[in-house]
Amino acid sequence: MFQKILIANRGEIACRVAATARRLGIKTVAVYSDADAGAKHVAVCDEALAIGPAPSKESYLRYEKIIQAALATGAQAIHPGYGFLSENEEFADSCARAGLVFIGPPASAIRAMGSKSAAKALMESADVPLVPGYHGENQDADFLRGQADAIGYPVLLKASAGGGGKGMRIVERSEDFEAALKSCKREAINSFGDDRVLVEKYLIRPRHIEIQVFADTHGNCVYLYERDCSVQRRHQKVLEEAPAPGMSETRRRSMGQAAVAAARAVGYVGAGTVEFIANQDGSFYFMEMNTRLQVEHPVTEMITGTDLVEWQLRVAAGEPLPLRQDELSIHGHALEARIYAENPEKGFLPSIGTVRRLRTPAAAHFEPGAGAGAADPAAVRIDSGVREGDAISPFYDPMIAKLIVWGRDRDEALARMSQALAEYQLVGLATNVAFLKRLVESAPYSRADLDTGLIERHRDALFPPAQATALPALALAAAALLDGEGHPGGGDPWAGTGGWRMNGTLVRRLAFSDEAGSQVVELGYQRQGWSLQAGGQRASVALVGREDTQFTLRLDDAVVRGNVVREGETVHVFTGGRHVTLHHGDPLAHAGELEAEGGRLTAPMPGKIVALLTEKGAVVEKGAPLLIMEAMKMEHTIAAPAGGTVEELLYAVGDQVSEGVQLLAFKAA
Ligand code: MV4
Repeated sequence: MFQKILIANRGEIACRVAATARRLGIKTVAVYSDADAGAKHVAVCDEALAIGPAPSKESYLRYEKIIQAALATGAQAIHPGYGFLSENEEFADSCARAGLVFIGPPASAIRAMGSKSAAKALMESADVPLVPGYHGENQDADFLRGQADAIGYPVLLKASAGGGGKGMRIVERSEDFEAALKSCKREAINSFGDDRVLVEKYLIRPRHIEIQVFADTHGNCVYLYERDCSVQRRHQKVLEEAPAPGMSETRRRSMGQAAVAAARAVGYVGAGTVEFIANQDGSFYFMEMNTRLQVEHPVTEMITGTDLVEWQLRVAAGEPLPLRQDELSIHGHALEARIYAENPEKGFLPSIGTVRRLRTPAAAHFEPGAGAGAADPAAVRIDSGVREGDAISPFYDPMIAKLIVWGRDRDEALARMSQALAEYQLVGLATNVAFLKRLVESAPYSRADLDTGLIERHRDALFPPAQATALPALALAAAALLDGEGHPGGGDPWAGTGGWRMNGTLVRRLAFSDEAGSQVVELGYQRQGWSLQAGGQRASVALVGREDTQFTLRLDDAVVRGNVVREGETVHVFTGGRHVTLHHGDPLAHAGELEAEGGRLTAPMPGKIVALLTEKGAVVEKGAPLLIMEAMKMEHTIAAPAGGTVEELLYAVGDQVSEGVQLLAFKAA
């Protein structure tokens, strides 16, 4: 086994790899960019070396620097994590040339799976099921249309060099084929510099089911069952689970064996994932193979009682796989939710900033769980590279944490996930925690009615209109504001005198605004506390206790508990599993401010202009898309804040813009 490894990554996966290395007594070397000098992954490794400026192209992707760092520190092997250099065959080759072990598959296997159409041809010869279609070299338009006619509509055109959903066209009828082919080829040449396409039968409401495989250098190859990753948003996974709901033992075995056949066909070694697209009837077809450890590997670890990073290290060190196929089994059910710094209400726009407060549900540090028949694994696991006080920068993926739960069955896991999300407290940036909670509690997800269109189809239920803040949260916010005032003499603030009198009674009036509008809370001093009035409701309220940010109130006969965190004029209330954000102050002054902000056409974050959808002098309606920016790997449409005229376009396609700059001159009508 290695004595020292270098981890060529950052964030949660670097921390995850370091945790296993530490458990096995292996020393770790971190590498970091200028933006990450104070990052958690640097803190959890034994040594760390700087490798360049913040942009990944100048740091985490600079493999000669990383190899130098490994040689300089005496590391024997490099773990690439996922993303960055994990599926870069040149990097794998360079490691070998430098006498370092690349903890991953052979470069030849990365190459074989890199091209979609070549991989499909290889899989066909290995008897791995493929979606009915044509993936050959003949690109003649009439020939391809003939293929589509033979397959039967609808068909899907895909760029051979594509991935992640780019360059795909659904064709419903033979008459539409030619136009769709042209448009698909145009996008393919622009995006990938290669206009070859393949034609496939288009599957309706498919599921994304992937198989974890593992191979060693002694000819052993096993599958560690499936993960269902159907719940995605624009080809980004949101929720993952293992095992896949509704999977029969027979189908599980045939998918597992197909995945092992796929791995064997490319001489695979190490951790890999074979992705299948599955019909609702259970038939499944090979999509692609990911030649790395995946983000969602923890759900597999939870149900199999394995530590897949330990397996990677053992295999890379030349040891045989720790378990044979007949020694593996499934124990319980695991779910993973990806917690992101993003704003679901604003089209999932990534949110940049500092995590001012972070409270997580009680979770075990990562320990590989025990297998079937032994003790249950931890109920909640959190893999994260972000701590309170850390910044989410525009340079890297905005994932804050992976929340992984285990239950004896899916329902138990679901209940735990819902509870764990309710206990998350994050302040400082927008997050998807509330969205995830609505998603896991939604009817289709609860009954495992899964397919890749779930989020889109249930958009209305997943994005309910903003509701006025309920009385308990208002009472907590009011309590915290009054309690925080500090009263001369240090007595009970609730008995304080900082108010005014109306008809002889002491009255305090607090103005709040939330997404639904503004609310005024009136507190009237009573002998035994206060009477609270807001939104036409009235209740008596008394402070029962306070511990740091946690307040306990009596609201009429009920006990209400919650955490209140102030961030300037913003008051965050965490109660009843919800996070309510209130602005405190003059509601009218605030409304003016928000309007002014919406009227400026500025870059919400640093990024690149990818499309201009308007021109100088154009008269547009409110909401008309004006330009598209790409930032943090996502596209953001900038829309007209009101009806008006585009007076000047200030940037061209391809321009890099920094946060806050004005993008165009616009005059509201
Ligand atoms: C498909 C498909 C339906 N029919 N192929 C999207 C990304 C790429 N890896 C494959 N994708 C799809 N291929 C056929 N023949 C539907 C999708 C698809 C999808 C697949 C997996 C996970 C999420 C998806 C979301 C939309 C579409």
